[in-house]
Amino acid sequence: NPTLNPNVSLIGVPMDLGADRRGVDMGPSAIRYAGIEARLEALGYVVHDEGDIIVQRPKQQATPGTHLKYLDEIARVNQELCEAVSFQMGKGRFPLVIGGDHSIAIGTIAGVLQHRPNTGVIWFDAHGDMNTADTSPSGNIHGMSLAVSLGYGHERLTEIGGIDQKLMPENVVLIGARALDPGEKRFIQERGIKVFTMHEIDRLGMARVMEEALQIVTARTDGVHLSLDLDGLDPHDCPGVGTPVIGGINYRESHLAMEILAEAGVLTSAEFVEVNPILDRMNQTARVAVGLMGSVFGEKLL
Ligand code: HAR
Ligand code: MN
Ligand code: MN
Ligand code: MN
Repeated sequence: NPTLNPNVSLIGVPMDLGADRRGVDMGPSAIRYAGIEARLEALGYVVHDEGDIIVQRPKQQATPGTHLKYLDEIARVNQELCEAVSFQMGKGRFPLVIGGDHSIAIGTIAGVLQHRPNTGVIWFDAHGDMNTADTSPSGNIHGMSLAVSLGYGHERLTEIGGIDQKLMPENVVLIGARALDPGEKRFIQERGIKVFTMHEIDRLGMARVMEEALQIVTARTDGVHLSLDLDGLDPHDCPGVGTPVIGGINYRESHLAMEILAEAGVLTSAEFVEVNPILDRMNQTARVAVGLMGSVFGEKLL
């Protein structure tokens, strides 16, 4: 029996512009081939595949006057994604967004906030994704999406869903961080954002980390969103990601995290991002992603 909202709207976003065109645009296909729909239907969910949001391929990577690559198209796609997520939630459905690079969290979260303005977020990632154009070493917008969702960054991005409709820093938790840029460390410290780096995961264990994370994201909120970047896992288990970082969350720890999240029964939306089939082995990373979706939607080992 479904432990979460039984009506799931699957939305694909074949975006790789936020990662500087590295092949994550094939992620939604890879995840569909790995059997997401059958996996959730076996658990009793009704999956409505809403198809993909169309992403154009601009000739120009530079956006004049900014340090933000492909800003125009990324802003346009995220606006459309915001509307799609909001529309599906308006129908009472659980939005499950599959990427695509992590810049799509901007649109997903903006759409979620239209219906649940005090949403809490669990952000699984090797990275912080809290750069702005000023601190970004790359100009890649997938390294900026959490900052934007908190209200910081280029106006073309923060205005999506409304500048006054943003996440509160005390309702956000990062899990798995191990590659934070200097500007991101300052951003985290200045705003008091709770981060469970790999150090805390090693020390406390994933079960305790998840229990503490759940307390934070449920205390003052009206919903919980999971934003899971597959590069949060160790590259040994997930080789098919654009920016792998060694020393990550292992396969079982990641499932345990999803299982604890499922038991809590609090999840109201989710996205799985950064699957890169070009760098993968036999679609392994997409298959791991679908397994994690199974666990977070309530699949049991026994
Ligand atoms: N922090 C680096 C930057 O801003 C790398 C960010 C990247 N990669 C991701 N996001 N996959 O989680 O460019
Ligand atoms: Mn990310
Ligand atoms: Mn990442
Ligand atoms: Mn599983």
